[in-house]
Amino acid sequence: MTHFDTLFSTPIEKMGDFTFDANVAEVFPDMIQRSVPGYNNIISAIGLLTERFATNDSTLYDLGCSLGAATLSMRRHIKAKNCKIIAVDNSSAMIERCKLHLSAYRSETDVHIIEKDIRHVCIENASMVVLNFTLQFLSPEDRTVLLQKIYDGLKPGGILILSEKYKFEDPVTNTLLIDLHHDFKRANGYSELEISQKRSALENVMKPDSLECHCARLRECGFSHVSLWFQCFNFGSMFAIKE
Ligand code: GEK
Repeated sequence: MTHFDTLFSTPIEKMGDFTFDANVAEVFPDMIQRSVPGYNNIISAIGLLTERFATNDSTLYDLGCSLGAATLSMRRHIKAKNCKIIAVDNSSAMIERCKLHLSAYRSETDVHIIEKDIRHVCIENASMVVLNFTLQFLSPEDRTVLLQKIYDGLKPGGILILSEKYKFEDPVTNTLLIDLHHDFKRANGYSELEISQKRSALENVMKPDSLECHCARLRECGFSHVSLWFQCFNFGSMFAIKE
Protein backbone atom coordinates (compact mmCIF):
# COMPACT_ATOMS: atom_id res chain seq x y z
CA MET A 1 0.00 0.00 0.00
CA THR A 2 1.34 3.46 -0.88
CA HIS A 3 1.38 5.96 1.98
CA PHE A 4 1.46 9.52 0.66
CA ASP A 5 3.74 12.07 2.28
CA THR A 6 1.56 14.77 3.88
CA LEU A 7 3.83 15.33 6.90
CA PHE A 8 4.37 19.04 6.25
CA SER A 9 1.01 19.82 4.62
CA THR A 10 -0.56 21.65 7.57
CA PRO A 11 1.02 24.55 9.49
CA ILE A 12 3.39 23.34 12.20
CA GLU A 13 3.60 25.77 15.11
CA LYS A 14 6.90 24.69 16.63
CA MET A 15 9.09 23.33 13.89
CA GLY A 16 11.60 20.86 15.31
CA ASP A 17 14.54 19.34 13.44
CA PHE A 18 13.75 16.64 10.89
CA THR A 19 14.11 13.09 12.25
CA PHE A 20 13.76 9.71 10.58
CA ASP A 21 10.94 8.55 12.87
CA ALA A 22 8.03 6.14 12.30
CA ASN A 23 5.94 8.79 10.49
CA VAL A 24 8.76 9.44 8.02
CA ALA A 25 9.50 5.72 7.57
CA GLU A 26 5.83 5.08 6.71
CA VAL A 27 5.76 7.60 3.83
CA PHE A 28 9.45 7.32 2.88
CA PRO A 29 9.18 5.74 -0.62
CA ASP A 30 6.71 8.45 -1.68
CA MET A 31 8.71 11.21 0.04
CA ILE A 32 12.08 10.39 -1.48
CA GLN A 33 10.77 9.92 -5.01
CA ARG A 34 8.86 13.20 -4.96
CA SER A 35 11.73 15.10 -3.28
CA VAL A 36 14.97 13.80 -4.76
CA PRO A 37 15.33 14.37 -8.51
CA GLY A 38 16.86 11.34 -10.22
CA TYR A 39 16.42 9.02 -7.23
CA ASN A 40 15.09 6.10 -9.31
CA ASN A 41 17.82 6.51 -11.95
CA ILE A 42 20.46 6.35 -9.23
CA ILE A 43 18.94 3.25 -7.63
CA SER A 44 18.88 1.50 -11.05
CA ALA A 45 22.46 2.52 -11.82
CA ILE A 46 23.62 1.17 -8.43
CA GLY A 47 22.44 -2.21 -9.76
CA LEU A 48 24.47 -1.80 -12.96
CA LEU A 49 27.55 -0.80 -10.97
CA THR A 50 27.08 -3.82 -8.71
CA GLU A 51 27.29 -6.16 -11.71
CA ARG A 52 30.69 -4.67 -12.50
CA PHE A 53 32.20 -4.13 -9.08
CA ALA A 54 30.98 -6.87 -6.71
CA THR A 55 33.75 -9.45 -6.53
CA ASN A 56 33.74 -13.04 -5.25
CA ASP A 57 33.87 -13.50 -1.45
CA SER A 58 33.48 -9.77 -0.73
CA THR A 59 31.12 -7.57 1.30
CA LEU A 60 28.88 -4.79 -0.03
CA TYR A 61 27.72 -2.03 2.33
CA ASP A 62 24.62 0.17 2.16
CA LEU A 63 25.19 2.88 4.77
CA GLY A 64 22.04 4.80 5.75
CA CYS A 65 19.94 2.17 4.00
CA SER A 66 16.47 3.51 5.01
CA LEU A 67 14.02 0.95 3.57
CA GLY A 68 16.74 -0.85 1.60
CA ALA A 69 16.13 0.37 -1.97
CA ALA A 70 19.86 0.39 -2.81
CA THR A 71 20.38 -2.94 -1.03
CA LEU A 72 17.61 -4.51 -3.12
CA SER A 73 19.11 -3.11 -6.30
CA MET A 74 22.55 -4.47 -5.36
CA ARG A 75 21.16 -7.84 -4.32
CA ARG A 76 19.32 -8.27 -7.63
CA HIS A 77 22.46 -7.54 -9.67
CA ILE A 78 25.24 -9.41 -7.89
CA LYS A 79 26.90 -11.76 -10.37
CA ALA A 80 29.90 -12.64 -8.18
CA LYS A 81 29.90 -15.68 -5.86
CA ASN A 82 29.66 -15.71 -2.09
CA CYS A 83 28.97 -12.01 -1.50
CA LYS A 84 27.13 -10.59 1.49
CA ILE A 85 25.46 -7.22 1.96
CA ILE A 86 25.54 -5.24 5.19
CA ALA A 87 22.77 -2.61 5.36
CA VAL A 88 22.96 -0.12 8.22
CA ASP A 89 20.68 2.63 9.53
CA ASN A 90 20.34 4.20 12.97
CA SER A 91 16.57 4.72 12.72
CA SER A 92 14.74 1.80 14.33
CA ALA A 93 11.58 2.63 12.34
CA MET A 94 13.53 2.41 9.07
CA ILE A 95 15.27 -0.82 10.07
CA GLU A 96 12.01 -2.49 11.06
CA ARG A 97 10.42 -1.67 7.70
CA CYS A 98 13.63 -2.47 5.81
CA LYS A 99 13.60 -6.01 7.22
CA LEU A 100 9.97 -6.51 6.16
CA HIS A 101 10.64 -5.04 2.73
CA LEU A 102 13.65 -7.24 2.02
CA SER A 103 12.02 -10.41 3.30
CA ALA A 104 9.30 -9.95 0.66
CA TYR A 105 11.79 -10.93 -2.06
CA ARG A 106 13.76 -14.17 -2.27
CA SER A 107 17.50 -14.23 -2.84
CA GLU A 108 20.56 -16.39 -2.30
CA THR A 109 22.64 -13.43 -1.09
CA ASP A 110 22.97 -12.96 2.65
CA VAL A 111 21.82 -9.52 3.84
CA HIS A 112 22.55 -8.36 7.38
CA ILE A 113 20.29 -5.45 8.32
CA ILE A 114 21.79 -3.65 11.28
CA GLU A 115 20.45 -0.82 13.45
CA LYS A 116 23.57 1.18 14.16
CA ASP A 117 25.21 4.55 13.67
CA ILE A 118 27.27 4.34 10.48
CA ARG A 119 30.08 6.17 12.29
CA HIS A 120 30.57 3.04 14.39
CA VAL A 121 30.40 0.40 11.67
CA CYS A 122 33.50 -1.56 10.79
CA ILE A 123 34.16 -1.68 7.03
CA GLU A 124 36.24 -4.60 5.79
CA ASN A 125 36.78 -6.72 2.70
CA ALA A 126 34.47 -4.37 0.76
CA SER A 127 34.14 -4.40 -3.01
CA MET A 128 31.39 -1.75 -2.95
CA VAL A 129 30.10 0.82 -0.47
CA VAL A 130 26.95 2.88 -1.07
CA LEU A 131 26.24 6.17 0.69
CA ASN A 132 23.01 7.13 -1.06
CA PHE A 133 22.04 10.55 0.36
CA THR A 134 23.38 9.78 3.84
CA LEU A 135 26.78 11.48 4.25
CA GLN A 136 25.04 14.87 4.21
CA PHE A 137 23.48 14.11 7.61
CA LEU A 138 26.88 13.79 9.36
CA SER A 139 28.96 16.68 10.72
CA PRO A 140 31.84 17.83 8.46
CA GLU A 141 34.45 16.16 10.74
CA ASP A 142 32.52 12.89 10.78
CA ARG A 143 32.23 12.95 6.98
CA THR A 144 36.02 12.87 6.59
CA VAL A 145 36.51 10.17 9.23
CA LEU A 146 33.84 7.94 7.64
CA LEU A 147 35.20 8.36 4.09
CA GLN A 148 38.71 7.46 5.28
CA LYS A 149 37.34 4.38 7.04
CA ILE A 150 35.54 3.38 3.82
CA TYR A 151 38.70 3.87 1.76
CA ASP A 152 40.70 1.74 4.20
CA GLY A 153 38.04 -1.02 4.21
CA LEU A 154 37.71 -1.22 0.41
CA LYS A 155 39.66 -3.84 -1.53
CA PRO A 156 41.86 -2.60 -4.38
CA GLY A 157 39.53 -1.88 -7.31
CA GLY A 158 36.61 -1.33 -4.91
CA ILE A 159 34.08 1.45 -5.44
CA LEU A 160 32.25 3.99 -3.28
CA ILE A 161 28.99 5.41 -4.63
CA LEU A 162 28.30 8.76 -2.97
CA SER A 163 24.98 10.47 -3.75
CA GLU A 164 24.30 13.88 -2.20
CA LYS A 165 22.50 17.19 -2.43
CA TYR A 166 25.06 19.84 -3.46
CA LYS A 167 25.59 23.51 -2.86
CA PHE A 168 27.23 25.63 -5.55
CA GLU A 169 29.76 28.38 -4.91
CA ASP A 170 28.42 30.59 -7.71
CA PRO A 171 25.32 32.28 -6.22
CA VAL A 172 23.43 32.51 -9.53
CA THR A 173 23.94 28.80 -10.20
CA ASN A 174 23.08 27.90 -6.62
CA THR A 175 19.82 29.88 -6.63
CA LEU A 176 18.76 28.56 -10.04
CA LEU A 177 19.34 24.92 -9.08
CA ILE A 178 17.52 25.35 -5.75
CA ASP A 179 14.60 27.01 -7.59
CA LEU A 180 14.50 24.20 -10.14
CA HIS A 181 14.43 21.66 -7.29
CA HIS A 182 11.47 23.50 -5.78
CA ASP A 183 9.75 23.51 -9.22
CA PHE A 184 10.34 19.75 -9.31
CA LYS A 185 8.66 19.38 -5.89
CA ARG A 186 5.72 21.58 -6.96
CA ALA A 187 5.32 19.49 -10.10
CA ASN A 188 5.18 16.43 -7.83
CA GLY A 189 2.28 17.90 -5.86
CA TYR A 190 3.99 19.55 -2.88
CA SER A 191 2.50 22.90 -1.81
CA GLU A 192 4.46 26.06 -0.98
CA LEU A 193 3.79 25.38 2.71
CA GLU A 194 5.14 21.82 2.49
CA ILE A 195 8.24 23.00 0.62
CA SER A 196 9.05 25.78 3.07
CA GLN A 197 8.29 23.79 6.25
CA LYS A 198 10.41 20.84 5.07
CA ARG A 199 13.20 23.26 4.21
CA SER A 200 13.15 24.71 7.76
CA ALA A 201 13.05 21.24 9.35
CA LEU A 202 16.13 20.19 7.34
CA GLU A 203 18.08 23.42 7.86
CA ASN A 204 20.01 22.25 10.93
CA VAL A 205 20.38 18.57 10.10
CA MET A 206 21.50 18.61 6.47
CA LYS A 207 24.34 20.81 5.33
CA PRO A 208 25.32 20.14 1.71
CA ASP A 209 28.92 20.39 0.47
CA SER A 210 30.03 21.61 -2.95
CA LEU A 211 31.15 19.20 -5.66
CA GLU A 212 34.67 20.64 -5.35
CA CYS A 213 34.70 19.88 -1.62
CA HIS A 214 33.54 16.29 -2.23
CA CYS A 215 36.18 15.71 -4.92
CA ALA A 216 39.03 17.16 -2.84
CA ARG A 217 38.06 15.18 0.27
CA LEU A 218 37.76 11.89 -1.61
CA ARG A 219 41.19 12.42 -3.18
CA GLU A 220 42.68 13.31 0.21
CA CYS A 221 41.34 10.01 1.56
CA GLY A 222 43.30 8.23 -1.18
CA PHE A 223 40.75 7.55 -3.94
CA SER A 224 42.41 7.64 -7.37
CA HIS A 225 39.42 7.84 -9.70
CA VAL A 226 36.73 10.29 -8.65
CA SER A 227 33.90 11.46 -10.89
CA LEU A 228 30.38 12.79 -10.91
CA TRP A 229 28.38 10.28 -12.98
CA PHE A 230 24.86 11.70 -12.48
CA GLN A 231 23.39 15.11 -11.77
CA CYS A 232 19.86 16.50 -11.77
CA PHE A 233 19.57 20.07 -10.49
CA ASN A 234 21.34 20.28 -7.10
CA PHE A 235 21.33 16.51 -6.54
CA GLY A 236 23.74 13.96 -7.90
CA SER A 237 25.94 10.96 -7.47
CA MET A 238 29.70 10.40 -7.64
CA PHE A 239 31.87 7.34 -7.74
CA ALA A 240 35.29 6.99 -6.14
CA ILE A 241 37.46 4.00 -6.96
CA LYS A 242 40.39 2.72 -4.92
CA GLU A 243 43.37 1.72 -7.07
C1 GEK B 1 17.98 5.08 -0.06
N1 GEK B 1 20.01 5.38 1.23
O1 GEK B 1 16.75 4.96 -0.14
N2 GEK B 1 23.94 6.38 11.07
C2 GEK B 1 23.09 5.57 10.41
N3 GEK B 1 22.09 6.03 9.62
C3 GEK B 1 21.94 7.37 9.50
C4 GEK B 1 22.79 8.28 10.17
C5 GEK B 1 23.83 7.74 10.98
N4 GEK B 1 24.68 8.52 11.63
N5 GEK B 1 22.40 9.54 9.86
C6 GEK B 1 21.34 9.42 9.03
N6 GEK B 1 21.07 8.11 8.82
C7 GEK B 1 18.56 5.54 1.24
C8 GEK B 1 18.13 6.95 1.54
S1 GEK B 1 17.92 8.76 3.60
C9 GEK B 1 18.07 10.18 2.64
C10 GEK B 1 18.86 7.56 2.69
C11 GEK B 1 17.00 11.19 2.83
C12 GEK B 1 20.02 7.53 7.97
C13 GEK B 1 18.62 8.03 8.26
O2 GEK B 1 18.03 7.33 9.34
C14 GEK B 1 17.92 7.79 6.93
O3 GEK B 1 17.27 6.55 6.90
C15 GEK B 1 19.06 7.84 5.91
O4 GEK B 1 20.26 7.92 6.63
C16 GEK B 1 19.01 9.02 4.96
O5 GEK B 1 18.74 4.85 -1.02
O6 GEK B 1 15.97 10.94 3.45
O7 GEK B 1 17.22 12.38 2.27
